[in-house]
Amino acid sequence: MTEDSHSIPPPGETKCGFIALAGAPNAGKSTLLNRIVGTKIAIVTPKVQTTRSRMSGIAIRGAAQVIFIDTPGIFTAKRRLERAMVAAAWSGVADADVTVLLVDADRAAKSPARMDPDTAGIVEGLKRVKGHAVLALNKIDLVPRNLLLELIKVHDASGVFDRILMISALNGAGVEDMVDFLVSNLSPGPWLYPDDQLSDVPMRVMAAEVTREQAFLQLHQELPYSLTVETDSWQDRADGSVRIDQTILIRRESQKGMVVGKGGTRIKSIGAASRLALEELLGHKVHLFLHVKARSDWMDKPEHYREIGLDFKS
Ligand SMILES: Nc1nc2c(ncn2[C@@H]2O[C@H](COP(=O)(O)OP(=O)(O)OP(=O)(O)O)[C@@H](O)[C@H]2O)c(=O)[nH]1
Ligand SMILES: [Mg+2]
Repeated sequence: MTEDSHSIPPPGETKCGFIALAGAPNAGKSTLLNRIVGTKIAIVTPKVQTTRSRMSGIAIRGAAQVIFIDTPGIFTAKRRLERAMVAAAWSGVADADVTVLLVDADRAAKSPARMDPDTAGIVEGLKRVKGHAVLALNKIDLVPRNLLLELIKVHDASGVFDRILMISALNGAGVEDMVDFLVSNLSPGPWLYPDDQLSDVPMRVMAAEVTREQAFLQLHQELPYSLTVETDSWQDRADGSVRIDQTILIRRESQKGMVVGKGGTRIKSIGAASRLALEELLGHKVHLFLHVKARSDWMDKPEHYREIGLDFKS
């Protein structure tokens, strides 16, 4: 994915670095990535465990190219897919110069006297990695100031954070100040990506994510966690439009009815919303064909993990 060019500073004056966005599920990591980059790269839903693999978002501020890595939420994972997601998050942290630990301040404010168990676990993990860590209390648009001050005190006591910042990824409050702070601490170095590149997520994966976002939004209970989306084919047409065929894989034949809906209404509605989002992303007309297939073992297939950049461990 690319955008209009920036003027590239002369060699020797540039900065570059990797910054991981980590935190418990639903903390707002993907919302923050999209806001910083200024375009939608990662999908966002009100449900936990939306992000399943690492997604880079490349931002340029002055002479600095900053590669932000959105990661899956870190939680106590049980299933193979969940374990691979959490492992991907920690590898994002391990590879980064700085990790921004995002905390949902609204959730944390429910018991402000101590860190919530998910965050406390991540803080312990951060003590074992060599990069620096910064805490971002997110969703401050929902939290009264006196509670925020309490949260700052509790998190500061952990001793792992160089700085504690308060932001709203949703309305942008504090976000550019945070980016300024992160950029000011980056090391000099050459830019690693072309100046117009916004992400290194392949387009077919991003397109599958767009449909998965709609499936997450429009389906409920266990279904979002039982499905995945794969892009099967992508054909550019002479008239400038594109035909995209995708399959929504579910685990059981009995789930098909719920994904398709009465008279096909649900799948039509998922397809319509996804097509609109894809047209916005790609900037041209899209013909989207969605198929639904039951494949009980998709979560145990190494190829699926490879496609979305997860490590498959037996
Ligand atoms: N009010 C408010 N809501 C926010 C803010 N940031 C994110 N949200 C909401 O929080 C929910 C989760 O946001 P995501 O960006 O998907 O969170 P995430 O950390 O990427 O979640 P996972 O990928 O599941 O780990 C969405 O409904 C967002 O709109 C914020 O600053 N304020
Ligand atoms: Mg996410």
